[in-house]
Amino acid sequence: MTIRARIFRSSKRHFDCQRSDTKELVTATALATLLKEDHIVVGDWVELIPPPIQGQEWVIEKVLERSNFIFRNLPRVQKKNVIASNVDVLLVVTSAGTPAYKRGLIDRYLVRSDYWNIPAYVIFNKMDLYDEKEFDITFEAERLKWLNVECFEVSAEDGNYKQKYLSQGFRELSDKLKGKTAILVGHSGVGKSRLITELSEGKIQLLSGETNRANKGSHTTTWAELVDGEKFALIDSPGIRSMSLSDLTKEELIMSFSDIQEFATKCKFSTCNHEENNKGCFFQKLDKSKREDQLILSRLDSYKRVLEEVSDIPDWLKKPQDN
Ligand SMILES: Nc1nc2c(ncn2[C@@H]2O[C@H](COP(=O)(O)OP(=O)(O)O)[C@@H](O)[C@H]2O)c(=O)[nH]1
Ligand SMILES: [Mg+2]
Ligand SMILES: [Zn+2]
Repeated sequence: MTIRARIFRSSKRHFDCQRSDTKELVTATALATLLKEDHIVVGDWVELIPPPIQGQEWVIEKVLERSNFIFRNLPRVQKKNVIASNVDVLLVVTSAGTPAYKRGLIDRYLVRSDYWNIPAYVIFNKMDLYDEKEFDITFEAERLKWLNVECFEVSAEDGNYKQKYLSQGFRELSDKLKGKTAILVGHSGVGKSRLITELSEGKIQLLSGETNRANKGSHTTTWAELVDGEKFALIDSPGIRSMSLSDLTKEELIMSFSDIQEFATKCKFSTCNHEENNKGCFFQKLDKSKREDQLILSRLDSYKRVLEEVSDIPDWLKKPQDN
């Protein structure tokens, strides 16, 4: 008889799994055939064979089919590195203090969220440090609303922080996560680990900074850890310095910028690249002093930046319809 469990943590050979029946954490090894790269990741549901004699090891016999998985694109080695699986929501964590807020990164994660088919929430963290001169959170929130993405205003450091600018804060976030598995993504230092501690009401303590952890496991490329709060399961992921989208084709990219795609149909020429001197370009006629037009232009800007990246794919790697 096997026992169902979920992977909480992994190193090269050993996996911490939570039994579904007793919720107890056990350490297991895996059948050799399952030890290949990316075969077992945090978030996976597995079947465990109990130790035949007490004191011997639990063994992972089978990995159940994943409902989804998220990965890092490693363009230099042309590889995708799976980080976690079976995720319900992507929490894109940004900082309103240091490190500085980066809109571009949010748009990149939204492309991924689309591609992975996992909804995203944007978290404005470190709001205790927010300075209106640095960026306009109201504009950012309007922009996200327009994209149908929910956002939350929090401070992971200050439990008493009450939201001032957005309709949703810490409590709303905590409520929305009930029963879900969420993965926190964002730059290093934005407060992902701290936010997990706060969401678990202090029951879960994670180390700040990745270095301590990275040295501990034998996995050098990445680590992610699933922690089980009473109400939700959260996956802490390492800070990703750059979110490369170079594995996407232009077609895939424009699909994730469906707003831009729709506006582009209003350009006079279907080949329009929306640059300044293009005659009949819809975007060039927009009024930069209008809020809504600013939103559209900010999206066009994000789109163009990522497009530069995907255009670099060598022809032989592109899908046939690209040419
Ligand atoms: N002022 C302030 N500091 C925070 C907040 N959230 C996290 N920090 C601090 O920012 C640093 C980085 O946090 P950490 O959780 O390790 O970020 P991670 O790299 O995204 O996991 C730590 O020193 C935290 O104490 C916040 O809301 N306000
Ligand atoms: Mg961290
Ligand atoms: Zn145009």
